[in-house]
Amino acid sequence: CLQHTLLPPLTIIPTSTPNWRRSNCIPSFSVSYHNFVQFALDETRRHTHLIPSPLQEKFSFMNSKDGKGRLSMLSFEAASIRLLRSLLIETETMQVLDFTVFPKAEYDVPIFCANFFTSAKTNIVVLDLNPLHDIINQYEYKEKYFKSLLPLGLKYAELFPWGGKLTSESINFFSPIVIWTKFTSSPQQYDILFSAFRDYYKVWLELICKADKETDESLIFHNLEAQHRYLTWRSEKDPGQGVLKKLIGDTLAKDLLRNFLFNGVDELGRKTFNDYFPHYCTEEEIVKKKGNIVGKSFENRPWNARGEFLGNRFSNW
Ligand code: BLA
Repeated sequence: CLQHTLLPPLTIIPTSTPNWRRSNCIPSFSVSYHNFVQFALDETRRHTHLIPSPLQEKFSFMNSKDGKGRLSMLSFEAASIRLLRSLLIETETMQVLDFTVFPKAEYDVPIFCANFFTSAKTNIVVLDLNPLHDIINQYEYKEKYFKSLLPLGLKYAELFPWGGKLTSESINFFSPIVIWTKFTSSPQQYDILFSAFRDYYKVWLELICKADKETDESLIFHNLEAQHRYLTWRSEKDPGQGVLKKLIGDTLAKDLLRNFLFNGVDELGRKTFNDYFPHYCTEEEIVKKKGNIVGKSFENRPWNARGEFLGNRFSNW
Protein backbone atom coordinates (compact mmCIF):
# COMPACT_ATOMS: atom_id res chain seq x y z
CA CYS A 1 0.00 0.00 0.00
CA LEU A 2 2.13 2.85 -1.22
CA GLN A 3 -0.27 5.47 -0.05
CA HIS A 4 0.77 4.72 3.51
CA THR A 5 4.01 6.53 2.92
CA LEU A 6 2.16 9.69 1.94
CA LEU A 7 0.26 9.86 5.18
CA PRO A 8 1.62 11.28 8.38
CA PRO A 9 2.93 8.36 10.39
CA LEU A 10 0.78 6.89 13.13
CA THR A 11 -2.61 7.83 11.74
CA ILE A 12 -5.55 5.74 10.71
CA ILE A 13 -6.95 6.05 7.20
CA PRO A 14 -10.68 6.63 7.62
CA THR A 15 -12.53 3.53 6.52
CA SER A 16 -14.50 5.71 4.11
CA THR A 17 -11.41 6.57 2.03
CA PRO A 18 -12.52 5.63 -1.50
CA ASN A 19 -9.03 4.64 -2.74
CA TRP A 20 -8.51 2.39 0.16
CA ARG A 21 -11.87 0.71 -0.33
CA ARG A 22 -11.11 0.13 -4.01
CA SER A 23 -7.59 -1.12 -3.51
CA ASN A 24 -8.73 -3.40 -0.70
CA CYS A 25 -5.62 -2.67 1.30
CA ILE A 26 -5.23 -2.57 5.05
CA PRO A 27 -5.54 0.91 6.58
CA SER A 28 -2.49 2.46 8.09
CA PHE A 29 -2.86 1.98 11.82
CA SER A 30 -1.03 3.89 14.47
CA VAL A 31 1.08 0.83 14.93
CA SER A 32 2.41 -2.07 12.96
CA TYR A 33 3.57 -5.02 14.98
CA HIS A 34 5.91 -6.27 12.24
CA ASN A 35 8.76 -4.30 13.82
CA PHE A 36 8.18 -6.04 17.11
CA VAL A 37 8.49 -9.48 15.54
CA GLN A 38 11.50 -8.43 13.49
CA PHE A 39 13.22 -7.13 16.60
CA ALA A 40 12.56 -10.37 18.46
CA LEU A 41 13.88 -12.53 15.63
CA ASP A 42 17.01 -10.41 15.16
CA GLU A 43 17.68 -10.39 18.87
CA THR A 44 17.14 -14.14 19.20
CA ARG A 45 19.55 -14.77 16.33
CA ARG A 46 22.20 -12.81 18.18
CA HIS A 47 22.01 -15.46 20.90
CA THR A 48 21.09 -18.71 19.23
CA HIS A 49 20.55 -20.45 15.91
CA LEU A 50 16.90 -20.38 14.85
CA ILE A 51 15.63 -23.29 12.78
CA PRO A 52 12.29 -22.96 10.93
CA SER A 53 9.65 -25.08 12.66
CA PRO A 54 7.92 -27.87 10.71
CA LEU A 55 4.74 -25.91 11.48
CA GLN A 56 5.89 -23.19 9.12
CA GLU A 57 4.91 -25.26 6.09
CA LYS A 58 1.26 -25.43 7.08
CA PHE A 59 0.93 -22.12 8.90
CA SER A 60 2.34 -19.14 7.08
CA PHE A 61 -0.33 -16.94 5.61
CA MET A 62 -4.12 -16.80 5.54
CA ASN A 63 -6.70 -14.38 4.27
CA SER A 64 -9.77 -13.66 6.33
CA LYS A 65 -13.10 -14.95 5.02
CA ASP A 66 -14.10 -11.55 3.70
CA GLY A 67 -10.75 -11.21 1.93
CA LYS A 68 -10.07 -7.93 3.69
CA GLY A 69 -7.74 -9.10 6.40
CA ARG A 70 -4.59 -11.14 6.54
CA LEU A 71 -3.00 -13.39 9.10
CA SER A 72 0.75 -13.98 8.98
CA MET A 73 2.40 -16.74 10.97
CA LEU A 74 6.05 -17.49 11.72
CA SER A 75 7.49 -20.34 13.75
CA PHE A 76 10.96 -21.48 14.77
CA GLU A 77 12.82 -23.79 17.09
CA ALA A 78 16.24 -23.49 18.72
CA ALA A 79 18.53 -25.41 21.06
CA SER A 80 16.59 -24.40 24.18
CA ILE A 81 13.37 -23.24 22.50
CA ARG A 82 10.59 -25.73 21.81
CA LEU A 83 8.58 -23.23 19.81
CA LEU A 84 8.85 -19.56 19.01
CA ARG A 85 5.78 -18.50 17.09
CA SER A 86 4.07 -15.31 16.09
CA LEU A 87 0.70 -14.46 14.67
CA LEU A 88 0.05 -11.06 13.15
CA ILE A 89 -3.46 -10.08 12.20
CA GLU A 90 -4.12 -7.00 10.09
CA THR A 91 -7.63 -6.06 9.08
CA GLU A 92 -9.51 -2.87 8.32
CA THR A 93 -10.36 -2.50 11.97
CA MET A 94 -7.64 -4.16 13.99
CA GLN A 95 -4.02 -5.08 14.39
CA VAL A 96 -3.14 -8.03 16.58
CA LEU A 97 0.15 -9.49 17.72
CA ASP A 98 0.26 -12.82 19.49
CA PHE A 99 3.92 -13.63 20.09
CA THR A 100 4.92 -16.43 22.45
CA VAL A 101 8.09 -18.39 23.06
CA PHE A 102 8.00 -21.77 24.77
CA PRO A 103 11.23 -23.16 26.23
CA LYS A 104 12.05 -26.86 25.91
CA ALA A 105 10.91 -28.97 28.85
CA GLU A 106 14.50 -29.24 30.15
CA TYR A 107 14.23 -25.57 31.14
CA ASP A 108 11.97 -24.17 33.84
CA VAL A 109 12.32 -20.65 32.37
CA PRO A 110 9.11 -18.60 32.07
CA ILE A 111 7.17 -18.47 28.79
CA PHE A 112 7.60 -15.20 26.93
CA CYS A 113 4.14 -13.80 26.15
CA ALA A 114 3.13 -10.70 24.17
CA ASN A 115 -0.54 -10.25 23.28
CA PHE A 116 -1.51 -6.93 21.78
CA PHE A 117 -4.96 -6.21 20.40
CA THR A 118 -5.37 -2.84 18.71
CA SER A 119 -8.47 -1.29 17.22
CA ALA A 120 -8.96 2.31 16.11
CA LYS A 121 -9.80 3.42 19.63
CA THR A 122 -8.50 0.94 22.10
CA ASN A 123 -5.63 -1.37 22.91
CA ILE A 124 -5.62 -4.47 25.07
CA VAL A 125 -2.15 -5.47 26.13
CA VAL A 126 -0.58 -8.38 27.98
CA LEU A 127 3.21 -8.49 28.08
CA ASP A 128 4.83 -10.86 30.50
CA LEU A 129 7.29 -13.58 31.29
CA ASN A 130 4.56 -16.05 32.24
CA PRO A 131 5.91 -18.17 35.12
CA LEU A 132 5.98 -21.87 34.41
CA HIS A 133 5.41 -22.72 38.07
CA ASP A 134 3.34 -21.25 40.89
CA ILE A 135 4.91 -17.99 41.99
CA ILE A 136 2.13 -17.01 44.35
CA ASN A 137 2.99 -19.79 46.77
CA GLN A 138 6.40 -20.99 45.58
CA TYR A 139 8.82 -18.47 46.94
CA GLU A 140 11.95 -20.08 45.40
CA TYR A 141 10.69 -19.98 41.83
CA LYS A 142 9.71 -16.35 42.18
CA GLU A 143 13.09 -15.46 43.68
CA LYS A 144 14.93 -17.38 40.99
CA TYR A 145 13.45 -15.56 38.04
CA PHE A 146 11.59 -12.45 39.11
CA LYS A 147 13.37 -10.83 42.04
CA SER A 148 15.95 -9.14 39.84
CA LEU A 149 13.29 -8.09 37.32
CA LEU A 150 11.05 -6.21 39.76
CA PRO A 151 12.60 -2.78 39.00
CA LEU A 152 11.84 -3.32 35.30
CA GLY A 153 8.25 -4.26 36.13
CA LEU A 154 7.85 -1.24 38.39
CA LYS A 155 9.11 1.11 35.70
CA TYR A 156 6.44 -0.06 33.27
CA ALA A 157 3.71 -0.40 35.91
CA GLU A 158 3.99 3.36 36.28
CA LEU A 159 3.78 3.94 32.55
CA PHE A 160 0.95 1.46 31.93
CA PRO A 161 -1.85 1.49 34.51
CA TRP A 162 -3.41 -1.82 35.45
CA GLY A 163 -6.04 -2.82 32.85
CA GLY A 164 -8.73 -3.61 35.43
CA LYS A 165 -10.61 -6.79 36.21
CA LEU A 166 -9.65 -9.91 34.33
CA THR A 167 -10.54 -13.58 34.35
CA SER A 168 -9.43 -14.67 37.82
CA GLU A 169 -7.48 -17.77 36.72
CA SER A 170 -5.34 -15.69 34.39
CA ILE A 171 -3.58 -14.18 37.37
CA ASN A 172 -2.07 -17.61 38.12
CA PHE A 173 -0.32 -17.46 34.77
CA PHE A 174 0.97 -13.93 35.22
CA SER A 175 4.12 -12.77 36.97
CA PRO A 176 4.65 -9.81 39.33
CA ILE A 177 6.10 -7.88 36.37
CA VAL A 178 3.12 -8.46 34.06
CA ILE A 179 2.02 -5.52 31.96
CA TRP A 180 -1.74 -5.87 31.76
CA THR A 181 -3.16 -2.65 30.44
CA LYS A 182 -5.66 -0.96 28.17
CA PHE A 183 -5.10 2.39 26.53
CA THR A 184 -6.50 4.59 23.79
CA SER A 185 -4.43 4.59 20.65
CA SER A 186 -1.61 7.13 20.61
CA PRO A 187 1.84 7.22 18.99
CA GLN A 188 3.56 7.83 22.34
CA GLN A 189 1.97 4.77 23.86
CA TYR A 190 3.21 2.58 21.01
CA ASP A 191 6.73 3.89 21.47
CA ILE A 192 6.58 2.95 25.14
CA LEU A 193 5.03 -0.41 24.30
CA PHE A 194 7.80 -1.17 21.81
CA SER A 195 10.38 -0.19 24.40
CA ALA A 196 8.73 -2.48 26.96
CA PHE A 197 8.61 -5.30 24.44
CA ARG A 198 12.32 -4.90 23.69
CA ASP A 199 13.26 -4.73 27.37
CA TYR A 200 11.15 -7.73 28.33
CA TYR A 201 12.38 -9.78 25.40
CA LYS A 202 16.01 -8.99 26.11
CA VAL A 203 15.72 -10.07 29.74
CA TRP A 204 13.87 -13.21 28.71
CA LEU A 205 16.65 -14.09 26.26
CA GLU A 206 19.19 -13.65 29.02
CA LEU A 207 17.22 -16.02 31.22
CA ILE A 208 16.99 -18.73 28.60
CA CYS A 209 20.65 -18.38 27.62
CA LYS A 210 21.88 -18.61 31.18
CA ALA A 211 19.44 -21.33 32.27
CA ASP A 212 20.77 -24.69 33.40
CA LYS A 213 19.57 -27.65 31.42
CA GLU A 214 17.67 -29.98 33.72
CA THR A 215 18.66 -33.63 33.68
CA ASP A 216 16.41 -35.00 36.42
CA GLU A 217 13.61 -36.80 34.57
CA SER A 218 10.99 -36.04 37.20
CA LEU A 219 11.77 -32.31 37.10
CA ILE A 220 11.68 -32.35 33.30
CA PHE A 221 8.27 -33.97 33.50
CA HIS A 222 7.18 -31.34 36.00
CA ASN A 223 8.14 -28.60 33.50
CA LEU A 224 6.41 -30.44 30.68
CA GLU A 225 3.20 -30.79 32.62
CA ALA A 226 3.29 -27.11 33.58
CA GLN A 227 3.61 -26.20 29.93
CA HIS A 228 0.78 -28.53 28.99
CA ARG A 229 -1.40 -26.98 31.66
CA TYR A 230 -0.61 -23.53 30.26
CA LEU A 231 -1.40 -24.66 26.71
CA THR A 232 -4.63 -26.25 27.92
CA TRP A 233 -5.70 -23.00 29.56
CA ARG A 234 -4.89 -20.81 26.62
CA SER A 235 -6.21 -23.03 23.86
CA GLU A 236 -9.52 -23.28 25.71
CA LYS A 237 -9.95 -19.80 27.14
CA ASP A 238 -8.03 -17.43 24.90
CA PRO A 239 -10.11 -14.24 24.69
CA GLY A 240 -9.05 -13.91 21.04
CA GLN A 241 -11.02 -17.01 20.03
CA GLY A 242 -14.18 -15.12 19.11
CA VAL A 243 -12.25 -12.75 16.86
CA LEU A 244 -10.40 -15.61 15.17
CA LYS A 245 -13.64 -17.50 14.53
CA LYS A 246 -15.20 -14.46 12.94
CA LEU A 247 -12.16 -13.92 10.74
CA ILE A 248 -11.49 -17.43 9.46
CA GLY A 249 -14.42 -19.59 10.60
CA ASP A 250 -14.75 -22.14 13.40
CA THR A 251 -12.76 -25.01 11.87
CA LEU A 252 -9.71 -23.03 10.80
CA ALA A 253 -9.73 -21.06 14.05
CA LYS A 254 -9.70 -24.27 16.08
CA ASP A 255 -6.90 -25.67 13.93
CA LEU A 256 -4.88 -22.48 14.35
CA LEU A 257 -5.39 -22.47 18.12
CA ARG A 258 -4.62 -26.12 18.82
CA ASN A 259 -2.01 -26.85 16.18
CA PHE A 260 -0.20 -23.55 15.83
CA LEU A 261 -0.72 -21.02 18.62
CA PHE A 262 -0.85 -23.56 21.41
CA ASN A 263 0.90 -26.37 19.64
CA GLY A 264 1.63 -29.22 22.00
CA VAL A 265 -1.74 -29.18 23.73
CA ASP A 266 -2.64 -32.48 22.03
CA GLU A 267 0.82 -34.05 22.33
CA LEU A 268 2.59 -32.97 25.52
CA GLY A 269 0.13 -34.41 28.01
CA ARG A 270 -3.13 -36.26 28.43
CA LYS A 271 -4.84 -34.27 31.14
CA THR A 272 -7.94 -32.35 30.18
CA PHE A 273 -9.12 -28.85 30.97
CA ASN A 274 -11.32 -30.23 33.76
CA ASP A 275 -8.38 -32.12 35.28
CA TYR A 276 -6.32 -28.96 35.52
CA PHE A 277 -9.07 -26.46 36.29
CA PRO A 278 -11.90 -28.20 38.16
CA HIS A 279 -12.59 -25.04 40.12
CA TYR A 280 -13.00 -22.97 36.95
CA CYS A 281 -15.87 -25.07 35.69
CA THR A 282 -17.85 -24.69 38.86
CA GLU A 283 -17.20 -20.99 38.91
CA GLU A 284 -18.16 -20.60 35.27
CA GLU A 285 -21.41 -22.41 35.89
CA ILE A 286 -22.14 -20.05 38.76
CA VAL A 287 -21.35 -17.10 36.51
CA LYS A 288 -23.67 -18.40 33.84
CA LYS A 289 -26.46 -19.00 36.35
CA LYS A 290 -26.14 -15.70 38.13
CA GLY A 291 -25.28 -13.77 35.00
CA ASN A 292 -22.83 -11.62 36.93
CA ILE A 293 -19.07 -11.19 36.87
CA VAL A 294 -18.01 -13.55 39.62
CA GLY A 295 -15.29 -14.86 37.28
CA LYS A 296 -13.47 -11.53 36.99
CA SER A 297 -11.25 -10.11 39.68
CA PHE A 298 -8.37 -7.82 40.48
CA GLU A 299 -9.58 -4.31 39.89
CA ASN A 300 -6.09 -3.12 40.85
CA ARG A 301 -2.59 -4.50 40.44
CA PRO A 302 -2.45 -7.38 42.94
CA TRP A 303 1.31 -7.18 43.63
CA ASN A 304 3.22 -4.70 45.71
CA ALA A 305 6.60 -3.19 44.85
CA ARG A 306 8.38 -6.16 46.47
CA GLY A 307 6.55 -8.54 44.16
CA GLU A 308 4.34 -9.89 46.94
CA PHE A 309 0.89 -11.04 45.94
CA LEU A 310 -1.86 -8.98 47.55
CA GLY A 311 -4.92 -10.90 46.40
CA ASN A 312 -6.28 -13.86 48.30
CA ARG A 313 -3.81 -16.68 47.92
CA PHE A 314 -6.22 -18.92 46.08
CA SER A 315 -4.47 -20.77 43.34
CA ASN A 316 -5.42 -24.03 41.70
CA TRP A 317 -1.98 -25.33 40.85
C1 BLA B 1 -8.96 -9.53 26.18
N1 BLA B 1 -6.86 -10.82 26.53
C2 BLA B 1 -7.95 -10.15 26.98
C3 BLA B 1 -7.97 -10.15 28.39
C4 BLA B 1 -6.84 -10.86 28.81
C5 BLA B 1 -6.17 -11.29 27.65
C6 BLA B 1 -6.43 -11.12 30.25
C7 BLA B 1 -9.02 -9.49 29.26
C8 BLA B 1 -10.23 -10.33 29.33
C9 BLA B 1 -10.08 -11.50 30.28
O1 BLA B 1 -9.95 -11.27 31.46
O2 BLA B 1 -10.07 -12.64 29.84
C10 BLA B 1 -4.96 -12.05 27.50
N2 BLA B 1 -5.28 -13.83 29.18
C11 BLA B 1 -4.56 -13.16 28.24
C12 BLA B 1 -3.28 -13.80 28.13
C13 BLA B 1 -3.26 -14.82 29.03
C14 BLA B 1 -4.52 -14.86 29.70
C15 BLA B 1 -2.18 -13.39 27.22
O3 BLA B 1 -4.88 -15.68 30.58
C16 BLA B 1 -2.11 -15.72 29.26
C17 BLA B 1 -2.11 -16.65 30.20
N3 BLA B 1 -6.19 -11.39 22.06
C18 BLA B 1 -5.31 -12.24 21.47
C19 BLA B 1 -5.68 -12.46 20.12
C20 BLA B 1 -6.81 -11.72 19.90
C21 BLA B 1 -7.14 -11.07 21.14
C22 BLA B 1 -4.94 -13.37 19.17
O4 BLA B 1 -4.34 -12.72 22.02
C23 BLA B 1 -7.62 -11.59 18.70
C24 BLA B 1 -7.49 -12.35 17.64
C25 BLA B 1 -8.26 -10.28 21.38
N4 BLA B 1 -8.26 -10.08 23.85
C26 BLA B 1 -8.79 -9.90 22.63
C27 BLA B 1 -10.04 -9.22 22.75
C28 BLA B 1 -10.23 -9.00 24.10
C29 BLA B 1 -9.11 -9.56 24.78
C30 BLA B 1 -10.95 -8.84 21.59
C31 BLA B 1 -11.41 -8.29 24.76
C32 BLA B 1 -12.57 -9.24 24.85
C33 BLA B 1 -12.79 -9.69 26.24
O5 BLA B 1 -12.59 -8.91 27.19
O6 BLA B 1 -13.19 -10.87 26.43
